[in-house]
Amino acid sequence: MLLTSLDGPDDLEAAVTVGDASLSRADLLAAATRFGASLPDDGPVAVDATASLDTVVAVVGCLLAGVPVVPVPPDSGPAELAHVLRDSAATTWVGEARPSVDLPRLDVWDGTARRTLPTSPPEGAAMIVYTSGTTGSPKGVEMGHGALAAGLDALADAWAWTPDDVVVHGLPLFHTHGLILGVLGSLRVGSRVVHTVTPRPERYAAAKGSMYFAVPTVWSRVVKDEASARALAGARLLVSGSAPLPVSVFDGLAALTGHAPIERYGMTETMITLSTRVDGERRPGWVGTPVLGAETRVLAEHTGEQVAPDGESIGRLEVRGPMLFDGYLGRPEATAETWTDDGWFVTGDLATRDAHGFHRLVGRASTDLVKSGGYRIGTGEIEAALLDHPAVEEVAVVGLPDDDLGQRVAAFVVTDGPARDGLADELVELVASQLSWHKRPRQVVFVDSLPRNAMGKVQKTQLG
Ligand code: MCA
Ligand code: AMP
Repeated sequence: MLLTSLDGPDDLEAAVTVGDASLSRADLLAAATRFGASLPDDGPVAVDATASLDTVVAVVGCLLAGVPVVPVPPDSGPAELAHVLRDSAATTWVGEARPSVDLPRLDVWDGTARRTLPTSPPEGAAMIVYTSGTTGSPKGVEMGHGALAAGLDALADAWAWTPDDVVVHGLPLFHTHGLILGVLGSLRVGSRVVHTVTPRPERYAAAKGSMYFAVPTVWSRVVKDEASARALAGARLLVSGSAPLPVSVFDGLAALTGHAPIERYGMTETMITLSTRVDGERRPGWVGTPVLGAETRVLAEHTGEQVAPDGESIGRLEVRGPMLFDGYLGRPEATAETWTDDGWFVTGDLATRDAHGFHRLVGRASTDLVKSGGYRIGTGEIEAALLDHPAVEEVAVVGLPDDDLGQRVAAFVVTDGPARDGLADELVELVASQLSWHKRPRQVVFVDSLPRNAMGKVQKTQLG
């Protein structure tokens, strides 16, 4: 069973808290079992993954029932939502009614029993998580029960995560970090989890946890809020991931909280494969060694040979291990492209490795994926949305360095005439309303033309 702690004795304490609402283990198990038993068929269940107990109960219920669950970003606009529902072939919608959703709706709390739950984890996807690629619409990453279990056990090992812990975070419940690590990890290990609804520093400070999870943008905001930072001194571990943690933020956290943060690296497709360890060195700018069961190799771009483990030579990072995904739903070609013939997953990240096996991420091989506030955002889908606007002739979207977000989404736009007042806001709104709020450009720059090479390809590195 993936969520092993649900089988254990109930201590009447709140096992899961989201905002002001809590459930004990027994109450969560009862509610999720009831919901899982009410599922009408084996089709994927799309869950409007708001920061709420509804989301937790629905996801756990699907896992217990062995029915794939698709966590949907609650701010998805109609275009993105339609894509996710169509692509996943979801048969049930859990969430508020929406004009663009014509699936049968199921209430999380009010289920009629229709099936008995399996006693052992089924084959196939436990969860389908949508994530952006360099081109096209987001792809569904199929995660099996075994991969989730292996990935979580590896983190429990690296961080000495036990039932005595109280995990605190306020990250979205539709991605690996917030949902799988924060919530499912706690339900596997048996620790309590407190979700602060939004990841504001003062909410982290008020939560009194032992392990805090956040993306670098949140840690950077914590460091700027000295009182909140100091309130985390009593924690056991502060963990950062999903994007590079600036050395200044690492140092700021260490100075204000007394804790050098744990840094770890992962992807939706791979869960977490590299981490510093609770009992090991924590080095600013470095993400540590492979977690239990994971292996890495760093290959030179031109020779394809492993680069020297000298902490400076840069190459393509490839990983393998039991925590990796099964494939992109319905896209065997895209899946095959990410695997080498000898069974390694090509992350698309560039890294260096030192003689102790410590890794440092140095960027992505492609300029077409942006990491903003820890969100992975494909520039292609934003460009496609912007090209739908009648005034837009050409567009190139890039990630520009940003003190708060790490990178900010910036759109360079060529218009069909002089850009009129208000057009920039209109373009931002177009992306926010069709895709997701977090994918909207934070900067729109009107230009006369885009820099292109002799082949006519846009030179994104020249924009900024
Ligand atoms: C939100 N707002 C809106 C809307 N949506 N207003 C109008 N219309 C909307 N549709 C409001 C919010 O309530 C908020 O208000 C304000 O706008 C700002 O929201 P937003 O721009 O979204 O926030 P931000 O400040 O830019 O966000 C920073 C953030 C966010 C909170 C750090 O980027 C975030 O949650 N990042 C986490 C991403 C993540 O979990 N990635 C993990 C991927 P107010 O401020 O008043 O509330 S998994 C992964 O990467 C792997 C596996 C790994 O390694 O972990
Ligand atoms: P996602 O699929 O949203 O989880 O995004 C995965 C990507 O986030 C990776 O391919 C990396 O580019 C980036 N990433 C995740 N964790 C880290 C980290 N600790 N340091 C640098 N980049 C990271």
